[in-house]
Amino acid sequence: MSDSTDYTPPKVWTWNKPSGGRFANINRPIAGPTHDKDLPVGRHPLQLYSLGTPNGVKVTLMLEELLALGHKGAEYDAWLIRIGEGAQFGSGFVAINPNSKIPALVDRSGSSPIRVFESGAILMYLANKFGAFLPTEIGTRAECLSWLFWQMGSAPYLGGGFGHFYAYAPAKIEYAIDRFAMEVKRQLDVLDRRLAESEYLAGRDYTIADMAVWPWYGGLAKGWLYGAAEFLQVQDYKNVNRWADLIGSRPAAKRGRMVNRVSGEPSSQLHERHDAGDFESKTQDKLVA
Ligand SMILES: N[C@@H](CCC(=O)N[C@@H](CS)C(=O)NCC(=O)O)C(=O)O
Repeated sequence: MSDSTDYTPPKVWTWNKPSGGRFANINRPIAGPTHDKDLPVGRHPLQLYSLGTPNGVKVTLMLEELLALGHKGAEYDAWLIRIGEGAQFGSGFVAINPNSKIPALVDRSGSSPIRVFESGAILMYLANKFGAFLPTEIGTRAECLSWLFWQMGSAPYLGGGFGHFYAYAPAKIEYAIDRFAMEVKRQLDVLDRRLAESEYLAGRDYTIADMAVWPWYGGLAKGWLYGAAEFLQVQDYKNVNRWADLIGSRPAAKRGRMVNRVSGEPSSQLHERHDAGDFESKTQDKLVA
């Protein structure tokens, strides 16, 4: 690979060399399955196939909140999809998400299974199904959906842009890190100004907009992402920090963060969740012991 200053793109791009970087082994320029593999199915109405990354956590935050509200139909099996090992390219997974990315959900409560992919679509599906965490008043609903879609459009600059070049790329390229650090700090400021005037993103209530934004920008503010807290001076975004702590203290958020998590303290990792009791008995510290 040439370095960042001496590369002239050829007329036609070809896939003839590994790109380097942390995810080089799973990146491909083609879609579709690489191998045959059926997905497991558990006993609950909702089957989640995911990993405890910020995109995956959005959905488990929602499911745990729904269960805390007493929605029995939100009982779920959470199966672990190890994206570093290419599990998102198995035929069963591709059948429920042709985009080969976690999270993906199958609702098996009706006469035929319904697949839902894209975390924002999953949050909206669950909010509509259970009538919860999506305001019904037209103005507040518009505010909620605006922040939900803001997250969908903004987080790729944080993850695929800043996070990739700051933490994962094979070389530290000043131009790329500068460009995305600038954008991420601007995004943090957007959130900080909104959260100066409103308790939650859509207003007075906790909604799917907060559930989508918190794992990314709350995580960044709390220093959980990319080891970049000092570099981005995240403590300066006081309102984002206030909101991140508020959500982080919710029991359902604490549980949601543990599901399908494969790093951090063993007691915080619940690789798969098939029962509410698993949070007590199936975390990695208990399984290894
Ligand atoms: N826009 C998608 C993004 C999902 C996404 O990027 N998932 C990542 C993990 S956080 C993934 O599965 N990556 C595997 C791959 O790219 O092969 C969503 O919100 O659901």
